Amino acid sequence: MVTSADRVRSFVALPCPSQLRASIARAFETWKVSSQGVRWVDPGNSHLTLKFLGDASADQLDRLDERLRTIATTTGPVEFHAGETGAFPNWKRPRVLWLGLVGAEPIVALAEAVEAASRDVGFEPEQRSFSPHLTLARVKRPQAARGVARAVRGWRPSIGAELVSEIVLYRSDLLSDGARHTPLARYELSGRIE
Ligand code: 2AM
Repeated sequence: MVTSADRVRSFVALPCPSQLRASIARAFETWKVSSQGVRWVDPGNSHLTLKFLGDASADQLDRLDERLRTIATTTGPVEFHAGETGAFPNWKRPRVLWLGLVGAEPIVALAEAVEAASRDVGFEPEQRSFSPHLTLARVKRPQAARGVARAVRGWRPSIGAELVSEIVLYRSDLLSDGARHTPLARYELSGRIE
């Protein structure tokens, strides 16, 4: 999967389903007219992070690969139903603008399984509690971003639930114009839908 001896910045995520991706892309077109002080996430790259792994060795990723296969064969496709927008740490001084989910319990359970598997193969445990979200934008200049934050707050995509039927192990490269995410492996969620 990763053959060099280098360590690879990586994470495990659910890719954003297609209708929601399109809805986010349309909203961006409106928001981008007045966007200042933020960096939008490329909708083509949009994902829900289940576990951020950090710098990983090829050996660690191989061991995790085996565990992710097991999780995927015992987990069914998960429902992705967009909810409201939010801000980390808060709307007053937002650093990250995101979209939350409705009825995310199966995704929370999946994230817990991925977290446990990652810990078992030697990755650092996550200190923060899991908060399922799709990052829409990262705020670079909070003062300048006030107008954007007002537009994003209260937006809700007008589409129903969609199923996501794979988890993806991504490599993440930090480039001068933002992060580039490249799938290293895909795992089909082929278990039964609960
Ligand atoms: P996000 O899910 O809120 O967008 C790759 O960097 C992905 O892993 C990003 O999507 C990012 O945030 C997520 N991530 C989670 N914890 C991270 C951390 N400590 N450092 C960098 N990225 C992290």
